[in-house]
Amino acid sequence: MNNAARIGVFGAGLGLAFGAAFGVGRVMDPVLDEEQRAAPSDHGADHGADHGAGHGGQEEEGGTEGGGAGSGAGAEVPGGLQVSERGYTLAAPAEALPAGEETDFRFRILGPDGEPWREYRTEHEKDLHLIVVRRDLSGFQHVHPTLGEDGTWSTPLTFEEAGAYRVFADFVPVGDPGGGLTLGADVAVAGDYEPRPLPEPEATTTVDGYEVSMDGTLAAGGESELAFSVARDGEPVTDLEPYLGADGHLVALREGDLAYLHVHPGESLTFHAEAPSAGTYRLYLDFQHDGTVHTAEFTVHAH
Ligand SMILES: [Cu+2]
Repeated sequence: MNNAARIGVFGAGLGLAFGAAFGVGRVMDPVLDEEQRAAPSDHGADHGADHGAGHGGQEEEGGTEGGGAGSGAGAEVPGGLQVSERGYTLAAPAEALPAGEETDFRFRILGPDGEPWREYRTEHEKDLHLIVVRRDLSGFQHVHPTLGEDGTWSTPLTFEEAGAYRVFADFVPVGDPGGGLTLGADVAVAGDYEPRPLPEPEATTTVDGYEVSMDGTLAAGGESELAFSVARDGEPVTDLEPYLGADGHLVALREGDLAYLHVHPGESLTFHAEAPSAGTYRLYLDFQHDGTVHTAEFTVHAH
């Protein structure tokens, strides 16, 4: 099969996986389509561009470029939109979870053979990063679950308010040439859902007594440099503590579908973010000071 035909088939496969994810709803069973089952590593090898926007950034750069114009739609798909990708599936809780109380949140990553995947490459000091956010982009959390011997990840988690949440698992499977992946799944938290409007864009926000400012603009369809600074009581905070091996950690999500942007850190509190399209994005900057991690949030329009 030539490349164009293969990509066409793969594209159809993506649609299938997508449809199944929505159609079947929240089930623990793997939602693997036949093509991914048949040739999980094939894609990674031939089309390095078919990867998620994960923490495993570095080698993905080459993959994207190597794919070039001939890679088709696969190269354009941001991470986090699929429950199953490249043969790996995020199996999240099917039952509704309670609001406002701590739960033992458990999930699995199923590998290409359908069994719980256990081999993860440490990225940003962790084997897997779990991002949790409500569908209205409120309630953001970034946690690091523990992998059990049976391949189940678990972490205590409190969903403060009811609603539909998106959980993102960001990881690098060992031995997969495709690099990092970000899988996304919906999780229901029972109760009355009162969606919040997204806050307007502001260059400065306040969190836990820290004033955090953002410098830079988010360009649609390219890579943008965003620089952040932190102050308290009007004075720059110069003794931020390392968090996940850097001065801070940035997650960016697109409003409308919660596409998970590819972000990689630069010097200090500077990041390079790739906005796949024009639109509105919510940025979540994690930084650590005095032993506590804080999250500053920004709304940004990309043009
Ligand atoms: Cu993390």
